[in-house]
Amino acid sequence: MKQSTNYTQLIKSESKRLGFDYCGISKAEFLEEEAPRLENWLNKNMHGQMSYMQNYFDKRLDPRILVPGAKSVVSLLLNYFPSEKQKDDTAPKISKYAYGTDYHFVIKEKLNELLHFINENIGAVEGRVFVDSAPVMDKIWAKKSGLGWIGKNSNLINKQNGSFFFIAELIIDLELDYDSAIKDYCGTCTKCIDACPTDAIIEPYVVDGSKCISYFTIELKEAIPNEMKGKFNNWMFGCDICQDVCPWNSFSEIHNESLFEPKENLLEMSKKDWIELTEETFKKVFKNSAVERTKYKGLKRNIEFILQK
Ligand code: B12
Ligand code: SF4
Ligand code: SF4
Repeated sequence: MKQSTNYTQLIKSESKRLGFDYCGISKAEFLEEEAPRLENWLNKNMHGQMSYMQNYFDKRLDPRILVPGAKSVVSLLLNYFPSEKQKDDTAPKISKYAYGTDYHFVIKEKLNELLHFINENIGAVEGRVFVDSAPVMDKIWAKKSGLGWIGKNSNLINKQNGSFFFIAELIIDLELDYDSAIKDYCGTCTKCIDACPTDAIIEPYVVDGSKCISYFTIELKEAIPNEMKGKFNNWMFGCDICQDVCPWNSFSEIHNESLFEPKENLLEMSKKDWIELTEETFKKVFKNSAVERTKYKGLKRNIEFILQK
């Protein structure tokens, strides 16, 4: 067996042991196809006020600039599909990805363990771990590594288990065996485009970030524009609509990560509980949660916005 094949198998089996659901590997190279698409997205201001998306354009498109000497991008998926949803149908809604402990903490720890494993069992490698926050195009690498295709809602969809996955990477200077992309299985479906209440999916595969409920409720620091009134379908933190309607998500399976279990009595909270939410309860319910990003003030703003007629 080739040495790179042996190393690839070791890394993939260790990733499973650490709890990752899928692992695929790509050669670290310039993302030629994505460069004009990203440029166009930025030029049309589809990032809105997410100014961090304008930074590090070259690094975002080439992992060898981000991590000098990089040879491989190891992409990893971690399922977050929960077993239960919020009990009160009329309560303001929170995205499934934010029910439990902030995924950045959970995944960083697993990634560091994987890097440590490589250094101990394969040899000294230079590399860095990434999840979401760095200038890396997570979905594109996962797609190149054969873990799924990019759907018309712009999310990565895994053929076996749908799209309720986080994506992370290890970028290392070790040569490995590379996987190849799979085909697009969206076909003639347009369910996500038809269901988006703010028309943020402006054409198949292109999401105008500045029109997405997730942007308004999580990223936007100022007041939510008036023209969005009545369009949020009760979402107070993020939005799952274009994934909930996707037929491929009928194959979602419940996650295995205990840290993703819902905080406190989050799912039991009624509409009234949310309207009366105090800073003290916010701190208790959302300790170490991704919802901390909006702070108490931001979540209150969102709740008040969706209650307006
Ligand atoms: C910025 C950002 C957002 C913004 C903008 C969304 C967006 N689509 O870019 C906002 C705040 C709106 C957002 C929302 C959400 N996000 Co977000 N977000 C990111 C972030 C940080 C960067 C994404 C990015 O690079 N955007 C830039 C644009 C240019 O890229 P793109 O939308 O993928 O566009 C590509 C396509 O349009 C394609 N394209 C263009 N034209 C054409 C034509 C054809 C024919 C084809 C095939 C393709 C194509 O090319 C573009 C460039 O590659 C990533 C983390 C990361 N570092 O990658 C997470 C990430 C994409 N988000 C994630 C999640 C979970 C969400 C939400 C589901 C959260 C929620 N429930 O509220 C929503 C989903 C909204 C949606 N439908 O996209 C996950 C996605 C996991 C998955 N399975 O795909 C990521 C990967 C975070 C992570 N590490 O897990 N997000
Ligand atoms: S997350 Fe919601 S608002 Fe954003 S594109 Fe999907 S359906 Fe539209
Ligand atoms: S809802 Fe349909 S078009 Fe949208 S991502 Fe899923 S399969 Fe593709």
